[in-house]
Amino acid sequence: MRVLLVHPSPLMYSEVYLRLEPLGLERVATAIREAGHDVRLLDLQVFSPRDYFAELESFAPRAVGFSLNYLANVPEVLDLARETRRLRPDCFIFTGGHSGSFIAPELLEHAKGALDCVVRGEGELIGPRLLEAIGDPRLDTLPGVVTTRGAGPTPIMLDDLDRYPPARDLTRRRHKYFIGVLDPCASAEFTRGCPWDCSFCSAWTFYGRSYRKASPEAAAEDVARIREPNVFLVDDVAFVHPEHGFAIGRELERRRVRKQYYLETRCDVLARNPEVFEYWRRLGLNYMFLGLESLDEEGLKLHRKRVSPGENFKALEIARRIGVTVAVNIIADADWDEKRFAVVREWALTIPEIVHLTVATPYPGTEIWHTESRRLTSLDYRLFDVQHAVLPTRLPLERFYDELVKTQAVLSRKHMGFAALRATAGIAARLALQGQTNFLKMLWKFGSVYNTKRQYGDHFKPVTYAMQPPPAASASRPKARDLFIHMQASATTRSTA
Ligand code: B12
Ligand code: SF4
Repeated sequence: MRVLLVHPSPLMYSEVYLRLEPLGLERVATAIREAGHDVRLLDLQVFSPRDYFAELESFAPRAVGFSLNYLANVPEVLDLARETRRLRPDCFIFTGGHSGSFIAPELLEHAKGALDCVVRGEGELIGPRLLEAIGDPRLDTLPGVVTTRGAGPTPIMLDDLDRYPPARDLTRRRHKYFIGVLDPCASAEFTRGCPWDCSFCSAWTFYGRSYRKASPEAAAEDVARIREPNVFLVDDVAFVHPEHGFAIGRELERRRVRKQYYLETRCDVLARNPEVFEYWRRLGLNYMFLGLESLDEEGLKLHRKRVSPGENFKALEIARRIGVTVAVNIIADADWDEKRFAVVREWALTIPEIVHLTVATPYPGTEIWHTESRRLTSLDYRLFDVQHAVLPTRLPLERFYDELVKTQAVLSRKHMGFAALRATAGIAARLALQGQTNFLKMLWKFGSVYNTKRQYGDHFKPVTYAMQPPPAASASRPKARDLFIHMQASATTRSTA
């Protein structure tokens, strides 16, 4: 069967700093291809909607699957599904991915028949079974499959992460994938899931707070197959188990693989196990993202980060000592006033790290979706991208964006401004000579993407699909199990937090 898998277009953040390959979709593609299907993958972060419709015409797929990891992509995917249904009424159309998993009935309602089903949870195991069941009225008895008629049982978790290495050969124009100076950049996955339980995050609820590891051999083999000189590790928290990080590293050394790496981890993991990060520094780890989230104890408690400001700052010192360039994230609350923004600006200018600012956003699937007592000010999916305020702001909304953009501009100038540009001019020139211009373009894009008028104006766009608001806020925390998409297979996968 001809199957077309589609990743939607980038959100604000990716328009400037990065664009990365759709690794989840590539893994699903492998599973489907192994079942004997003819699979194509189209990434609308790189291609245009026109390219999509041209592909629909020329490839004439029997099934089209959209990836819905991001809530903000919902309207785009619904529009594409509806147009696809109009053009190819017999095509089997479905979605899968992170965000879609938490709002399946809502998606089907919006789609008005354009979606045959929504797949909840991981796609590798269910993808081939779903295609096999096309036309069977009992489709909705499959695990994780939701149709307008009913929903199958809880999705099944992949027992072995080694089984479906990503089909990177299916992503075209791969030179478009980059993150900062790592241009071009591929992605890889060593572990899946997160054992912590931060209140604003759905990474742990999606995977039932489980944590799985690829075998060191398979992880290294996958990296060895990558053609790009740079690799972004998609793991939520890298090297929770340091021995796993060491084992992968040794396998890479054995294969003489030399790359530059970018990874994300927690401050306490870095502070507890600096050795594994030091070792990876020698292997080529150059960039690290740390979710600091808040500068004070109170904020960290609110986010249930289970880490103290002291640990956070210790981690920054360790990273500096190791010699890794660090980007940190701070979550801005809608309640912030000018003074709070100013404190963050001043602090950010005193440290050498790159500082990113995102806006606190209650997402379906997170605990704060249920406990946040402030009413959402918008039901427009497109604004749920952590760059817009969807809760009532203390400042008038336009003033809030003024402060947000001003702060982001100060932070951005710090690492993308003239001084930084001078430092990276050599890199930019070398990449340009190699035909890699993503990094260079990024340096000039900030002003056109982040600006008060655009962000404020986004609140007044007509809304075709309105989100279903959260249930009335409850004072007590929902039971973790009630938030889970997958259930843990056994207690052995859970650890650490
Ligand atoms: C790596 C990552 C990124 C990367 C790469 C994204 C990319 N191009 O794929 C970068 C750094 C670019 C990124 C950016 C952002 N991210 Co991000 N990201 C992740 C992260 C940590 C892992 C995703 C991943 O690659 N996992 C590994 C692969 C193998 O799994 P997967 O993609 O989920 O795919 C599996 C299933 O979902 C499913 N599946 C997926 N697609 C499909 C399609 C079909 C048809 C089927 C059947 C199944 C299926 O099967 C796959 C295999 O099992 C997740 C958290 C998480 N653990 O999921 C957050 C996460 C998805 N990101 C999040 C956010 C908020 C963002 C940003 C908006 C942040 C920002 N600062 O602005 C941006 C927006 C990016 C954009 N779209 O333009 C939120 C999503 C919130 C939401 N509900 O919308 C998450 C959940 C993190 C969180 N803290 O809650 N992100
Ligand atoms: S540690 Fe990171 S991935 Fe895990 S729950 Fe907290 S924010 Fe999410």
